[in-house]
Amino acid sequence: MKQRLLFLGPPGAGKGTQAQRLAAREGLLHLSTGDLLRAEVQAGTPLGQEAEAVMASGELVSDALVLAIVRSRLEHHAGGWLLDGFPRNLPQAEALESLLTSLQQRIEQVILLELDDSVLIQRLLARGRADDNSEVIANRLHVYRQQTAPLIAHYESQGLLRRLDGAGSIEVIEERLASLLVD
Ligand code: B4P
Repeated sequence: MKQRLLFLGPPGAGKGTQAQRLAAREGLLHLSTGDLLRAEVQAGTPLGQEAEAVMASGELVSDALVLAIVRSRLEHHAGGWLLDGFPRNLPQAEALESLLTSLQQRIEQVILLELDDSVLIQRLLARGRADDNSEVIANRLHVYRQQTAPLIAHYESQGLLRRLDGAGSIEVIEERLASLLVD
């Protein structure tokens, strides 16, 4: 199986859920920039204080900040990894590519989780995290379309992108993902 993976998709598509399961099963490092940022907020670090209001509005935290977090985790990790929620825009994707070149590593596959907006919104409202209310969800979807969706063409042109239908139960999607990764 591929050992260096990236999960892409709109908020609520199941990236975090599937990434966690796959990483545990395959012994990969699961790097969720959302989780790492929330941990910084929780701990009240200067980085967390900077990120908190940005996350609450559904906008993206600064590239420099997110990149510093990812670099510090990948620099000392020689094994496989699964990046979940990063990169979120083209500058982050380019910064990741230079970081990986310097580490003599490369992305082996990008999984795009696809799901209708109506289902995404239902899932997020049901979860009810601080940034899971109608207004902020609408902004997160807007930010996804404007800034993150261009990454689909970026990775498609590199022949790295595989599409995964995100509709159905967690177990059904997990099976779909497993069969996609053995191809
Ligand atoms: P993230 O934490 O990445 O959150 P997300 O995009 O909303 O996806 P998430 O992983 O939580 O959703 P999932 O589909 O797993 O980002 C939050 C914020 O952090 C961003 O808005 C931004 O401010 C900041 N941020 C993060 N990364 C950044 C970066 N690189 N650059 C700048 N800013 C960054 O799960 C959603 C819900 O659906 C869950 O409750 C789950 O249990 C449920 N679910 C999943 N699969 C399901 C299924 N099959 N059926 C039913 N429910 C399901």
